[in-house]
Amino acid sequence: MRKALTTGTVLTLVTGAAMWLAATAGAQGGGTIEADVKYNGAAQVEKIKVNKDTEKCGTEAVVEKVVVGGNKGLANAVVSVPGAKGATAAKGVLDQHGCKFVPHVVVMQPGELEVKNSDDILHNLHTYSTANPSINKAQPKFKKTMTEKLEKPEFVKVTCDVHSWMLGWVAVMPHPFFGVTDANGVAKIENAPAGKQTVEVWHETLGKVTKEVEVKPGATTKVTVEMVKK
Ligand SMILES: [Cu+2]
Repeated sequence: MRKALTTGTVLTLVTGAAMWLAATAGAQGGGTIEADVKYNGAAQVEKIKVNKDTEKCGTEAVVEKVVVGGNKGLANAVVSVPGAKGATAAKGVLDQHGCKFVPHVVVMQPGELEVKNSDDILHNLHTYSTANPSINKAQPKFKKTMTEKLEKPEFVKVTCDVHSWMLGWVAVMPHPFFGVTDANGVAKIENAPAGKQTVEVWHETLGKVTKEVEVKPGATTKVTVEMVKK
């Protein structure tokens, strides 16, 4: 019994040390990927008249399906390195503010999603997923935060049954190498593993595109990815 315990402890220590070494090596040997995501098509931003909860929601809702910024940069695209391994405790935080999901796209690792209600009105979180159980839960105004679980990697659509225009996405990633493009279509992934990597770009309306890159240790590798209309 005593021997078994000792062996187990040693194994745990060795595994722990190996993981620590791997993490340190990754931190030192990694590079930055700077993705420039472009879209040549037209923006799709719908404006909807609102006549409910207008004191919080305003009188016009803007549904951002395809947001194109300066220099044809595509916003709200998730850039990731699907083949890379690693884990952090990055939990997702999604706010409901002004009857909008903020941010429009949340990226997290499998685990907890913190859902906030900053509006002082009733919202209803409704997710559409296949790998994870779907969530359909009222969040009354007094409930400022709910903690939900998304354990499986997947792109999850989020809506609110009280405010039909509310639309957001949660990307659950099995590794920590991800970013979301800003208003200019740019996303950065720090500390990506060096070597040949496949970069994947996902957009809620335009789908997925992949591109090969060579990540150099301690340097920034730029990659331009063009999304096409489906
Ligand atoms: Cu709502």
